[in-house]
Amino acid sequence: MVITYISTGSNVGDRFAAISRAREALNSKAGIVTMHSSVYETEPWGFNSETSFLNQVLILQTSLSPARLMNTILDLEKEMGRRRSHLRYEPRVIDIDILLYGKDVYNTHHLQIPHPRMNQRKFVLIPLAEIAPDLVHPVLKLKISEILQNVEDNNSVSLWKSAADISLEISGRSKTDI
Ligand code: PH2
Ligand code: MG
Ligand code: MG
Repeated sequence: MVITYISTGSNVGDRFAAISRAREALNSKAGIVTMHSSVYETEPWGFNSETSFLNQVLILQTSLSPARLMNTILDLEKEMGRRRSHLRYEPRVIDIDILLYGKDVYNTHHLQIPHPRMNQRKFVLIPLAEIAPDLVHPVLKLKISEILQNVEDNNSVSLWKSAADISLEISGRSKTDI
């Protein structure tokens, strides 16, 4: 099993339902989600859009290879209604990105790990630092908390729902399922 860090985001439709469904689907199709951050409402980074995002970071323990994990994620995004166009950034019902895969570094045409822009984005660093502040970035050799302290990103990121409240919702639901 490898410990991976995954970022989820949505800025179209029921944003919380989308990132919640992504979390559940990763937990059933890709491994075990062992931790989740709070959910943050975040200003679009790198493009203009009327609607802000909800973003969350997950710890996923997986036995899938990076390529298989990526394919599972792409299938899931498609299943959830993601349509890709020629635009680099655009509103999306769901986006699931692999931030880190253990300490591994991959640079293929299709897949770059660590995510090449994670260190520039508060919408990734703030939820990631919440669950793994002392984690060391395998290329930059800095802790996530240190990268966050130095990031130049003026887009707003504010707490939308706490990790504890989300845990309560998850356990409340599984009780009524029994
Ligand atoms: N994803 C992007 C580009 N910009 N901005 C925010 N706030 N949240 C995102 O998830 C996001 C973004 C590319 O995937
Ligand atoms: Mg992305
Ligand atoms: Mg993506």
